[in-house]
Amino acid sequence: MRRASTLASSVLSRTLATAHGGVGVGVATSIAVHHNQRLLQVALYGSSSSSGASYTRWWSKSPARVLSLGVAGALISVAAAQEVHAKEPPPPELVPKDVVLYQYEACPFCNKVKAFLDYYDIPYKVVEVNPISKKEIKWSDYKKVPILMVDGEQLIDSSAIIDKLGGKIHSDKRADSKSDNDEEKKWRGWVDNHLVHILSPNIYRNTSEALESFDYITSNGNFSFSEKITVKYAGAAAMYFVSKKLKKKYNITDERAALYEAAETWVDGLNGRDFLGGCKPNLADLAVYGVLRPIRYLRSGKDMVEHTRIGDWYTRMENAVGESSRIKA
Ligand SMILES: N[C@@H](CCC(=O)N[C@@H](CS)C(=O)NCC(=O)O)C(=O)O
Repeated sequence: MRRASTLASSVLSRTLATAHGGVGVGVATSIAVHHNQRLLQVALYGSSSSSGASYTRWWSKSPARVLSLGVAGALISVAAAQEVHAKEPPPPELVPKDVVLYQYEACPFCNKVKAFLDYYDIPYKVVEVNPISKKEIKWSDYKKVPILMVDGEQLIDSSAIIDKLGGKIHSDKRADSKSDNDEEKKWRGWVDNHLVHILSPNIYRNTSEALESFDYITSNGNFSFSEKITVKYAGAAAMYFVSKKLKKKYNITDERAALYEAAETWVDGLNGRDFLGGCKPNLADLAVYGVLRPIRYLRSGKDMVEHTRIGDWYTRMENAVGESSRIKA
């Protein structure tokens, strides 16, 4: 009992302390994607990139069958093939050999890095950090996640990590027009300076949403059994109050309206394109997708998809990013 109350007060004080640091981090901003729901969603909406790959194989291996479908069928097949947006693996010599991500499963910044690694099909191992003890990153002077170890080099800060890896594997970027690069940069800044700040007030908006969020966090994070129970209730209660403070800090009056407005702003920014990057995602698409991924199947994410036009783009991103390239331990 004493241990539980000590834990509760430690969770509470850490949660309140870290919330001042920005988006309400640690136990705080940890938010979630539910894998079963994701699988169900992929099943409902059709192809993931792996099903896209099998579609291509079927096409190339059975030309006679394709012909037999007739002109109309072939046209439909071509249109469907164009709908499939595949990953962009870099040439093998540019793929780092050993990549380890220190993360909280539900942290938006960590999910941003994961969206990048998954889309570029870079294999990585994951070390889930305990947000209370942080013993897994004791060796580092940097006390936040994500931390990405790339062939022995420590990289910190999600956007800096993506810049560094992106610069290495995407050298053709220099060939893109300056206005494309400026647009991508502007939206990546919008994600870090605006979008992430709207998330916490939404997922901890009321007691039931705060509990839903912490249920995911504690089910997927690295917690001991007793931490799981305490963190779920103490964390949810603390974040409910912290999210009110965050609303004030970031001048948000109606958090849902702010989320919907952000989703609409993003869709307007797409300006009719499949992705901000045109026919394939760029780093801004990956950043928006990455930070939204943890909330997509929580109440707030479902509401966002129901009440805005972001759903089609989100589904295209799910298909493009496809399966995770995470190496299972
Ligand atoms: N600017 C950093 C922010 C990273 C950040 O705030 N991470 C949170 C987790 S979502 C964290 O580690 N907070 C410190 C803590 O848990 O004590 C980035 O983009 O990587």
